[in-house]
Amino acid sequence: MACLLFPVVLISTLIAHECTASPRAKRLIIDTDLFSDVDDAGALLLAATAPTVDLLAVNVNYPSTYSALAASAILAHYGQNNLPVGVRRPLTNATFFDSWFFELGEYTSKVAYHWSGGSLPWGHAEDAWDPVALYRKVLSEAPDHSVTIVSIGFFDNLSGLLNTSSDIYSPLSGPDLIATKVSELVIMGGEYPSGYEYNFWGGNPYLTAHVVNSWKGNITFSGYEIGENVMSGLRLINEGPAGDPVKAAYIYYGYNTARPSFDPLTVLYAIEGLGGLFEYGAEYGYNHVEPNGSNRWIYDKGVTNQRFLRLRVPKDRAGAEIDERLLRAAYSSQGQKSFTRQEL
Ligand SMILES: *[C@@H]1O[C@H](CO)[C@@H](O)[C@H](O)[C@H]1NC(C)=O
Ligand SMILES: *[C@@H]1O[C@H](CO)[C@@H](O)[C@H](O)[C@H]1NC(C)=O
Ligand SMILES: *[C@@H]1O[C@H](CO)[C@@H](O)[C@H](O)[C@H]1NC(C)=O
Ligand SMILES: *[C@@H]1O[C@H](CO)[C@@H](O)[C@H](O)[C@H]1NC(C)=O
Ligand SMILES: CC(=O)N[C@H]1CO[C@H](CO)[C@@H](O)[C@@H]1O
Repeated sequence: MACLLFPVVLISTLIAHECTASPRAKRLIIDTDLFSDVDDAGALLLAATAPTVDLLAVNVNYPSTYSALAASAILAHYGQNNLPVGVRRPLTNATFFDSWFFELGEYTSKVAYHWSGGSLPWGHAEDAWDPVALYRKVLSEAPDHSVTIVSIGFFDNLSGLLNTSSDIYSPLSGPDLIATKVSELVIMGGEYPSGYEYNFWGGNPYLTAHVVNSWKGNITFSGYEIGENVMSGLRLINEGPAGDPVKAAYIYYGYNTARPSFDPLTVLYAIEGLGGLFEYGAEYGYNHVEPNGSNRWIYDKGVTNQRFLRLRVPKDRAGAEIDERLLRAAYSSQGQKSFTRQEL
């Protein structure tokens, strides 16, 4: 899929290289609460355009029609026209309203309408996949130990997946399917070594505890304390391509201000590993989540399949890196830009 992302003029020089690279591409499934923060949109931009990523599916864990439609619109704009999108039911037409600070704007309905496209065009949210069925289908079709799941929101769909048994997609139970197909679960949520963070308590914290405390495979956590101070989005706003939906989302949401980078940082780790930006905060131990969503790291030397991330560069440098990545990603898809309703 990554092969299709290059502007036409570059195809002849790059396609051979990128397509031969694709068997080793990182297979990702993203589970996002694209709704009350805009950094999910930045994360989708990075995942949809990364040449080393084979994006398999996007599940939306906030049950708004506009969240599902906006995810589809964003993916389509960056060339992922047929990517399956799941959304948690029952759907509502909820839109975000910032009743805490009265300073942030709503973007999902506007992006969904003006950039309508992909597998869920405007008016078609009910056609979205059941997220649990989508997980099971995509995982069953993937090579063993090849899939990275990136959770940048709530845990309803992953809890649902853990609870599944044999079906038309696979004879395996949820936990066995995960053990066979998933190489790593990367989670934006919690605070390290301990804290009380929104992605863990803001949905159903009992389901957060279910997923984190019972997941058997590798998990890497990207905590609140990392993303909080890494600001990004301003370069995309100021220098990004005209007609870019994620640039518009950042403008609608933050009124021309930079935003914390929780989800773009997490997706960057999922794609590239530690790279130059990250290091592990502990070499052993595991995360424990309470039923109220608070979490703490248990330093148990006998457990080595869980990690949490730390930044290894100053926050400003990490922010500059995310800004550069967002900008480059937005321009990388210019060759096959789709038109907005306003432009048509
Ligand atoms: C959302 O709004 C659309 C159009 O106004 C309507 O057709 C649809 O039934 C609504 N969906 C829900 C879940 O309320
Ligand atoms: C999954 O099962 C657990 C019990 O093992 C239950 O508490 C949880 O609510 C279930 N998850 C979903 C999404 O229904
Ligand atoms: C967990 O990650 C390690 C590398 O850190 C890898 O060797 C192992 O295969 C992974 N486990 C699974 C179940 O994929
Ligand atoms: C959550 O529950 C834990 C364990 O009972 C408790 O220690 C902690 O204070 C609670 N946190 C909040 C924010 O309620
Ligand atoms: C379609 C759907 O909703 N699938 C799962 C996602 O999360 C809910 C919990 O809110 C589960 O009950 C569903 O199985």
